[in-house]
Amino acid sequence: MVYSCGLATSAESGGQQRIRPTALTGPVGHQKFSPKLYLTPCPTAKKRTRHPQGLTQPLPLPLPPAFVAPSDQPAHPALHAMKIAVEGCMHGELDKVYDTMQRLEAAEGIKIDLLICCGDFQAVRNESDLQCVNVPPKFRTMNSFWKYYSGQAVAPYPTIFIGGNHEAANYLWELYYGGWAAPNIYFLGFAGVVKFGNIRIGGMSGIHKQHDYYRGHHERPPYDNATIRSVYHVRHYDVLKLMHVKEPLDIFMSHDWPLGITEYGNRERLLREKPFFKEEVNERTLGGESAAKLLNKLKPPYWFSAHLHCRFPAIIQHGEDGPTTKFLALDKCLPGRNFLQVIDIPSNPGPYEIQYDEEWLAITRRFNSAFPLTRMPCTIRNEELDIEDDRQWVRSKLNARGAKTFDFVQTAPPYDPSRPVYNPPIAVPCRNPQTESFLQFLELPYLLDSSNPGGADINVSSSQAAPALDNDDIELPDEVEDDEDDEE
Ligand SMILES: [Mn+2]
Repeated sequence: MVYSCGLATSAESGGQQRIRPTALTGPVGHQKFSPKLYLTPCPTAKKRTRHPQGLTQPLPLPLPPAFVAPSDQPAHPALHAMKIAVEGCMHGELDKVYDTMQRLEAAEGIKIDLLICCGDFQAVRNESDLQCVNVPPKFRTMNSFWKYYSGQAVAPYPTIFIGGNHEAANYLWELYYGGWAAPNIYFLGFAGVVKFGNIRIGGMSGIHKQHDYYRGHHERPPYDNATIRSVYHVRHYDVLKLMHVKEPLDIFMSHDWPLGITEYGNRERLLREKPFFKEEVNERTLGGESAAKLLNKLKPPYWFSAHLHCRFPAIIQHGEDGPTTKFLALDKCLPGRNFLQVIDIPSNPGPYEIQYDEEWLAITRRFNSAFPLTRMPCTIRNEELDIEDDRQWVRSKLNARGAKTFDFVQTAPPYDPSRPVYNPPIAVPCRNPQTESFLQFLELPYLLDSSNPGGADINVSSSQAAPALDNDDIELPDEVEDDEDDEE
């Protein structure tokens, strides 16, 4: 399939290519998606000039000229379009992001169907959770997730998020396989794929650090200074599960950018905005290796990331006649920053619901016995596993029960602003009933509080030599920068 990114040239913009809300161009060859993009400044943004409607201000989108379609392309035939808002890092600012979306809807006369967030969500329920977030103590603030967790507020849009490097790690671990973090707010899991209507969304939580890549998920609350940082490092096991996804994904999310992605967009512009990326960009070390591997394998039409707190679009052509991925990194929610973008994806008409994905459940079932849960480096051979039997099994289970996700359950007391706790109890492992129901459904054992060295009935070898530790074993500066950046 050949995808082409449609981009209309605005006559008023002096020949400069700009995306307009109406910049919908049609297919070149077979095209499933017609991108329609909105750019939104934060509602509190002061600096940016606004057009009469108030909210959307087109910005230049630097794309390689080869991917700019002629502006006289016929519009895609009228299909129902699902509108998905994509957000960079949330940092617990749910109130602000939802408010921006509602203002955008009013200004544009549109209805947004879904919010997806690329990590640093900070699903902090109470003071104990806050102790599990890797941020300097002075930046440990409750923000607004707890309102949605407690029921004081209700998420006005279905929301799907992945984890980043600033998370209530204890809470996300309860929901390792994915689940409702709050009503209408779904965590995709450490790795996961779900369906929303007929749109298939995949994602991977965390950031890549080579020195932890082959370890098991050994971190359990309460965390020490080491595990509070390593808990969000991407593991080979989860990447391998995602590498087994064969059916096309529509959207994929990773918190860190795929390594080398800067070569597919406007590097100069990026470096003008973030000059301190120069060395990493030139040495091709900016971004995560796991995300790059997955991008090469999964080749989704859309890939979204966050983490580096700036907007960066890119287009990746996979081989000469291969499909194209439109990549977009977004900022965090601050005034005047590009933290939100709305895309249109032709789809079945709603109402939509987040549902389990058959292929992903089969992969989960196939891999669960090999779930590495110790610090021991564990190499699972890269060879492809046949999941067809699991697929059949899952299909019959889904046919019998339906693909509806298990319901949200509160597992910790929500923060109470009228009675703040100054010495919160230390977070301890908790079995989330959603995870228990999910595992019972798949007839799998609960392993999240155990130390499974790796099962024997799958191609696992924990006796293989671990990759030697290298310079990467020293914490790299990007986390420090990221922490510093959070001071804003
Ligand atoms: Mn981050």
